[in-house]
Amino acid sequence: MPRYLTVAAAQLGPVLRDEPRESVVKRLIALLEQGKKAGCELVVFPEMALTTFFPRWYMANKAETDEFFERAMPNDRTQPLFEAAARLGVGFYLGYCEMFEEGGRTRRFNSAVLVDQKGRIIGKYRKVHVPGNRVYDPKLPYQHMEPYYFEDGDLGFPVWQAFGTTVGMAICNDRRWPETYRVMALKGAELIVLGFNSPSQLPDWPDQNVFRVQHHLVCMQAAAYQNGLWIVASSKAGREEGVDMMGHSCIVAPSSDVVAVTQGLGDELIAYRCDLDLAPYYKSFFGFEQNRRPEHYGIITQMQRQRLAAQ
Ligand code: ING
Repeated sequence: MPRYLTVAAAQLGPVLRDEPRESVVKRLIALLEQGKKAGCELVVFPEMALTTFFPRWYMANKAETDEFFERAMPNDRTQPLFEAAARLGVGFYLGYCEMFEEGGRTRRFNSAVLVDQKGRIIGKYRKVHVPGNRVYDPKLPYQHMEPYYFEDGDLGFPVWQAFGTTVGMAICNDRRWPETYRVMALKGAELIVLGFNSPSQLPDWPDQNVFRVQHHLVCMQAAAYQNGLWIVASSKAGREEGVDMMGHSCIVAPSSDVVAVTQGLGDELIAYRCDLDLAPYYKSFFGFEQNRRPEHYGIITQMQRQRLAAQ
């Protein structure tokens, strides 16, 4: 019996610093309704979908960023989105900034939740690869200070049985790391959903800027093929607080084909009816169980990152 899942990337245009959560949630619900009309069972929203991408700024007093964090999920401001999911029978992935108190200290993560078609949270993921600078660099026209604001994700790369398949989550920079996909594929994932906020220009890597779209796509196309995965990537795009953010939200097949891609830089939904059986088909081409040679791969898990002194 063939297995199909109709899924969408729901791209958001800019979210400005002073846009109220209620207004953003209305935009998300409008996209969820578009997804319903397109026959979707699952809609993927961007990373940090509820707020502007504040790590582009340096704030000496981190408490100034508290306004961008959610202390619970759902909460009063996001509950309408969860209710809409149940009303429409459409699940979603939502990237957001997670904050909570634990053991007398404040924890801050760049997180995402996977929500089912009844509006219930299936799972949570915390961004493992947190890129950018811990220290303010006044020479740059804008910052990328995620490591200053967020801890490294501490939940690993879990996968969940949901939507008739096995689903894993990732966030933005995670999509550039082959380990992200391999770990989840070895756990049986057939679908990876991820949100991203990627500046069109990286001020501290200017030579790469002409390759931004190519680098964005090639990571996911290679991973989809090498791991037998459907990948859905959804952007926060457009000129957001003076910084141009990439669009190119897309859906990538296990063949590595980009089967759908957004054309604009605003709120835009792209949907695709995925043949889930392409995932096991491409996995069988590689034959992970019989053909991988982990006895030669040890260095991948042995080299430890030099732990930078906590700022
Ligand atoms: N990182 C962005 C990404 O596209 C980036 C941009 C890359 C920032 C490398 C710093 C270093 O991966 C996010 N938002 O994770």
